[in-house]
This record gives sequence, structure tokens and C-alpha cells, in this order.
Amino acid sequence: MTAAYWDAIPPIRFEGPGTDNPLAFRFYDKDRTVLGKPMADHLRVAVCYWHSFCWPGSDVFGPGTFARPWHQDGDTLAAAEAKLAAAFAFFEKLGQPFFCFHDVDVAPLGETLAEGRHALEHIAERMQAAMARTGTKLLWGTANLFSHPRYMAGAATNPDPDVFAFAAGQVRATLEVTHRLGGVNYVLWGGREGYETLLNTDLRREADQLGRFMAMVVEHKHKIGFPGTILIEPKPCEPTKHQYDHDAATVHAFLLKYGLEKEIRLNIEANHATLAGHAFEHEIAYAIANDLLGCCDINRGDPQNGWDTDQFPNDVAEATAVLTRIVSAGGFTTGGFNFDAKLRRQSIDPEDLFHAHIGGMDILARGLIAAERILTEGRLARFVADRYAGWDQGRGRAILAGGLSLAQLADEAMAENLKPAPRSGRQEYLENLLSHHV
Ligand code: XLS
Ligand code: CA
Ligand code: CA
Repeated sequence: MTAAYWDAIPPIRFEGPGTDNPLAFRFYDKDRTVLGKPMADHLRVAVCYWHSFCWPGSDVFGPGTFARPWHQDGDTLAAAEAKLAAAFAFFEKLGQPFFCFHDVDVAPLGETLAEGRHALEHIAERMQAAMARTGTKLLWGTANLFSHPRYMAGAATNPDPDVFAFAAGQVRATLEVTHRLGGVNYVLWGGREGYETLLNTDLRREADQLGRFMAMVVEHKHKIGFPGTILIEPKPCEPTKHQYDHDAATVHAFLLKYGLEKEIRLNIEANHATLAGHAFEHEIAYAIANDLLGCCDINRGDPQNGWDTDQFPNDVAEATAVLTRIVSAGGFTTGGFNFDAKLRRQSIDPEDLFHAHIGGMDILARGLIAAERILTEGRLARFVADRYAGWDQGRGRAILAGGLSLAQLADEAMAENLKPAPRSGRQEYLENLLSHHV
């Protein structure tokens, strides 16, 4: 029984900041009321299948270091069932409400589409029973359109339409299974939708292919009545040199070009923001400002190197900034925080995976508690509102209403001999305000 792998670990409970138990939550108290609803409903935490139960601890220089018993049978249905048992035993002990998976994480891909679909449906049946038994829900499903060699030149953006068709087969099967399992989102991450060199690449065609693919996914979602949200996950590079879904603003432009802006939202990943040269907070703020925020993959990169290290988050200040924005924008609807984060390769014991998730959930909880203080106190929001108050009245309102031409406005400014007085942006004061609450 692979579920026995975690036998030495007790169920993880909230014990409060004073505890010295490394297998307890200090801040994540799922039932604590924060701004009118339970903490768990704000954070909607998910454990991801791929890093936690599939990745063996390998890197480009060496093989796996984790001796997980469910890895012994290779890519077979028996191994997939053993992995399922181990994953749900982990979920039961951690007590987080959601999980996420790729098709290939949970079932063998097989040689043909029919084989893959059959295996996925077989596992989905067992997964449905495990979900009913444990109460763990599906935050999102996704199809892996980047690992198999057939996708080396992309899936939807491949020069070969047969690869596009194969990808359509995988996405249909995974979207339908996500729907059957009551998943609340479906994610599309285009890891190989990009290029290695422009010498062999037709940018215009590839964008049109990707636009058509996304439209087909949306059409199918409506056809089967999937009520969840379709999400695109931006990332600027890795594995390809350049990825089309570069960052939130780039995906926004793509959605507008293909008329999909009302249909698809964003899954913002912290580490991908870093790779794109943005703060995580910037990507969240952009998504909120454009009504595109769907969900978050929560993790962190490493400031000393430039790749996707997918470490567990440990920055309370960042969590506070991000949660203040998300909560003040009304919070997640179908979204949540998915730990797209992996252990370090030397963290080989069963408890290491618990320490990682406990730490990450406590960081989010601390961010949420600080956000509650910031929002309740209201000084930050008031400062910003005051800063822009001129746009809600008189001249500001008239400009935005569109009734004034450039020349009329210029004449007014000249006639009144305007000499606008500079006002402090108060950055240090605002930074202090934030850090007082962290
Ligand atoms: C890889 C991505 C991937 C997506 C799901 O960098 O984060 O894991 O979240 O395909
Ligand atoms: Ca991700
Ligand atoms: Ca990542």
C-alpha cells in the first residue's frame, strides 16, 4: 500500500504561532474568519500532482533521488493507481481543499490517443471515488502538450497540422474528465508554443494557429457545458527560448486579437512573473486591472539564477502585497493558490513534502491576515483614492467623458494660466505602512 508511505506523519493541524511542532500550522487556520469568510475560502489552496507525486528528484545532471514506492512500476496503470492512493493519503493528512493535475501525471499517455483516453477515464473513475471519500476538490486539470517528442516544435503552433490534431485529442479528453470531476478551471500552458530560432518560424501563422486552438477549446467548453474557467498561464521562456504567452499583457493582446477576452482568464505564476522581469504583484495587478485574474500558481524563483526553480514561497511581504490586491478586488471566484512548487533534490524524506506545503500555507495565511489589517485600516486605499480624486470631479471627469478636444483643453489650460503643483508620491510612507502590518 503506497498510502502507507506517509504513515509516520500525523494529520496536520493548526496549533498557533507558539508551537514548536514542525508538522503543524502556525497561521493557516482554515476556519478562522477573515473579512467575513473562512481563511480556507479565501486561499483555496491546491497541491499539484506533477511536482509532488510524479517528479522523482532528477535534474539535468542526475537521476531521481526520491525513493517513492509508486514510481517502481514505471508508466503503467498499476503505478497510476498506486500514485493516486499515495496522493489522496497525502491530501487527507494535509487537509488542503484542492488539487491539480496534467493528464500524463495521473494516467499513462499510451501509444495512441484512444489508449491515453481510456487510461485517463479509468483513473478518473477511481479519482472520483477518492474525491468523494476525502472531500478534496479539483482546482484545475490540464493536458501536457510539451513533454512528448511529438510536441518538440509546439502543439497548436506546430508546423504539422497532425500534431495540432493530436493535441486537440488530448485536450478534449482532459477537459471532459476535468468537467466530470467537477473541476473549477481548465488551464492551458504553452510550454512549447514559441520558438528556438526565428530562422525556421512563421510568427503570423503560429499566432493564428494558437488563436484557432484556443477558440476550439472555448467552443468545446460551451458544447459540453463545462461551467469552469478556461485559463492561459503566461511564461516568457523555458523550455523554449521565447514563448508566445510571455506575460499577462502579452496574453491580453492575444486574447483581444482573437476575440477571446471574455472567455479566457489568466493563471498567474509567481516564478514566471520573475522570469518575465516583473514582480508577481505586477502581474496580479495587471490581471485585476483588466478583469483577467483567474487563478495563481504560487511558488518562487531564485534571485541568483535565471531559471524556473519552482521553490515553495517564503516571502510574507510579497504574499501580503498580492493578497491585499486579490482580496480588495473581491477575491477568487473559481481561482485559488496552486502550489506549483517542488522540493529541493536533497529533500528526500516523506516529511519534507509536508514541511514544504505547511510552510507555503502558513506564508499565504500570514499574507491574508496582514491584508485584513491593511484593508480594515484603509489608509493605503484612501491614499490612492485621494491621489486620483481629481479624476472623479470637474475637469478630470469632463476629460474622461470625452466631451473635450485637445484644442479646447489646451485653450482652457492657457486661459487659466495653469501651474500644477507637484505632490509627493509618499513611497517610503506607504512602504512603511505595508511593513508595519507584515
Ligand atoms: C511550467 C508550468 C506548468 C503549468 C501546467 O513551468 O508552470 O507546470 O503550470 O502545465
Ligand atoms: Ca505553473
Ligand atoms: Ca514554473
